[in-house]
Amino acid sequence: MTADSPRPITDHTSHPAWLPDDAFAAIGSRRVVVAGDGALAGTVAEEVAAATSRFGGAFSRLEVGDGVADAELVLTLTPPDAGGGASAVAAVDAPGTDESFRLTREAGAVVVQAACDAGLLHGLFHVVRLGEAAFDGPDVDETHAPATDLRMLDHWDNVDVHPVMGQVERGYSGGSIFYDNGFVHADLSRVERYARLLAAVGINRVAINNVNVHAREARLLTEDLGDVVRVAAVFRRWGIRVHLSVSFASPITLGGLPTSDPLDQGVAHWWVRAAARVWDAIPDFGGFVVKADSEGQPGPFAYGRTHADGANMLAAAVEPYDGLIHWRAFVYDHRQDWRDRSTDRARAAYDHFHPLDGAFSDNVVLQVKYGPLDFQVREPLSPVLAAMPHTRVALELQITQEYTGQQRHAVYLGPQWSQILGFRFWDPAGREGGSPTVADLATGRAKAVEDPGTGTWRKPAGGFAAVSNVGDDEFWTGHPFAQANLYAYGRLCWDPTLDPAAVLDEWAGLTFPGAPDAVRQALHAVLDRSWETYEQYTAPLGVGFMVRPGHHYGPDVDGYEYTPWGTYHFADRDGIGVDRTVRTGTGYAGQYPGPWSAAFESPSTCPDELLLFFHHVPYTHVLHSGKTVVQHVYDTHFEGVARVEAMIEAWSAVSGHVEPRVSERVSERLAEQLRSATEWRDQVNTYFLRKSGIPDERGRTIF
Ligand code: GCW
Repeated sequence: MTADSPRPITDHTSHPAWLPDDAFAAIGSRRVVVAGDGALAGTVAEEVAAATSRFGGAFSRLEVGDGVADAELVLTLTPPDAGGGASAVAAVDAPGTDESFRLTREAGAVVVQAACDAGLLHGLFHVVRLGEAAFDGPDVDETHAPATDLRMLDHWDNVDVHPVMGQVERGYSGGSIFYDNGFVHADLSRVERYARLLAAVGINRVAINNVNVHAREARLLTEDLGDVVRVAAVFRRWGIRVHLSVSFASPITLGGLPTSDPLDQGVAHWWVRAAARVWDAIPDFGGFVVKADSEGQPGPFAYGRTHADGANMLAAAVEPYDGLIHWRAFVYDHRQDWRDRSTDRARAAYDHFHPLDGAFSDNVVLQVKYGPLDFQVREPLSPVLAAMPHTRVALELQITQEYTGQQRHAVYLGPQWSQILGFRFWDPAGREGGSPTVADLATGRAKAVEDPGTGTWRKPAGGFAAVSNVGDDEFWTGHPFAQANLYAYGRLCWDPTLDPAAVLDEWAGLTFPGAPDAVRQALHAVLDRSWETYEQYTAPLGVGFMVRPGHHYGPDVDGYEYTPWGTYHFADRDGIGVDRTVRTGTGYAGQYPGPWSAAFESPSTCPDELLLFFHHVPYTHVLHSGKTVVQHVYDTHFEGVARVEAMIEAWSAVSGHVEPRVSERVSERLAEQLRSATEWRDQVNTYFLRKSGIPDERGRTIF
């Protein structure tokens, strides 16, 4: 059976990102068989049919027992115990949650086998990523499975345009693909293209509204559920489940109850009924995301209850449907008095949540930002990640570049995430088979490891979540190169051990098919070290912030210094940095397991890049690098700008080889990056010169 009218997949209005038609050339020019039932097998068949009709290959959809003798690629659902090779074709029930697949290449024929249709879909995109390489080379027999079932994106999209935050909070890519000024888009074709891109990198859950839930957004849970049903139907075709952010005060604001006390029976019943309505309408709905008692969002503290009380009440309501509660650990006092040196925002999440370890229900995932502050270019890892052995902990990353250049600067975050994922809390040296990495903690692989004082880690794990960087911009992400961050996030969720440079290579190959190798090399020249470059020209040595309050773009060294937000650097004429030691400071360093609390406690063992996060030191303090703090600041800021100039040079040499619309957007953004980096350099250097009175030993211009 051949599908005669494949759905069109060409998208003429937005950039195709990593799925241009040519990415399917290798598959499309071959004889391909798709076998098996299930919705996602249908999606796979449509993709293959469209590709083969475009590139002159042949496509057939098989029934049980049909021959596949001359096929070059077979994508088939098989019983788990079937053998390898094309002969194994059989129809099995597609539904299920197993996303793994087996890839074999034998005598020139490539076979992707999966027990469930989700696995078939991931297998298809694996072959797409391999391109011609899928069909060349020696025989293989590999099994691929994701590191975790929970690979989630959070959208901070508002239904209404927020007077301050706009349509998408911290969005740098135009409007929302879901909402337009108070409504869910009637035409969800953009969402469909997005879902397809996400499926191609392995994302399988999306929370579609901002964690700051305002009045209009709250109603998605109730009267506007029909719109969520429409969005979920689109994502479902790509193996992605939808989640909603909900307000803890919903029983009051939507239900008219006098309270949202989690221990109140009426409140609990209200949530039970709300959950029943949601799952009745969307049987594969994922669950709720909750930002509680954080930056003005309501929570259990108002009733003298703990966050476990709050989360568990919701967890009970969604438990009958295997639903999840993603409960965010981003809880701190944002009305702090800057005069009060004893309150340390960095301590807050651990202080709130560590005592609750073991108290959360099995279907609660504690979602923890990677650092204790807020997605800075450099922070130590949140000690909460290591402090909750009996809790499902998810690592939260920020793809949207709130503090990393807002998608006007080219900053490839893959290397940062890779470093985070590979961090070891208990054994910094990372003995082979030794203590778990952050990726192990998030994926549940740490469960077998016995650690001093922590016992075993329980499964299932919490997986990954990240704030999406996508909007209705022509390029999805504002900066075309910011697509690489979304791509890398998906790939690292699937396999946290991937090399970020190899992932960038993959992205470049798919996004710019047929471009000369010089383009790929230029992308590496621009992006490989761009995270470090951004760090060089912005806030130094882990001190963080120094951004313009409110919108967070561009330098303002003292912008947050006397504010209630708890983000200070304490610069005076003698020195700078925050004393977070146990001995003389806020005690934050003591929240880490042994090796790191000891290392962070002393400036002599604290890693240079985090020195000012943990210590207040004189400008003349000598780093491990041999430079003084102030000279390091000058040198890195001059070098950072020089590197941006080199990025521009590298890109100009090849920009003529890519579509004009891409090259124009990139060039425009690089020019802004240079302007902004120069401003950062001059403000930060001038600030340090004026505070310290110490001149640059190389006599460069500082103002
Ligand atoms: O990074 C900060 C942002 C807020 C955001 C908050 C959070 C959605 O500045 O805009 O609110 O974190 O993570 O909840």
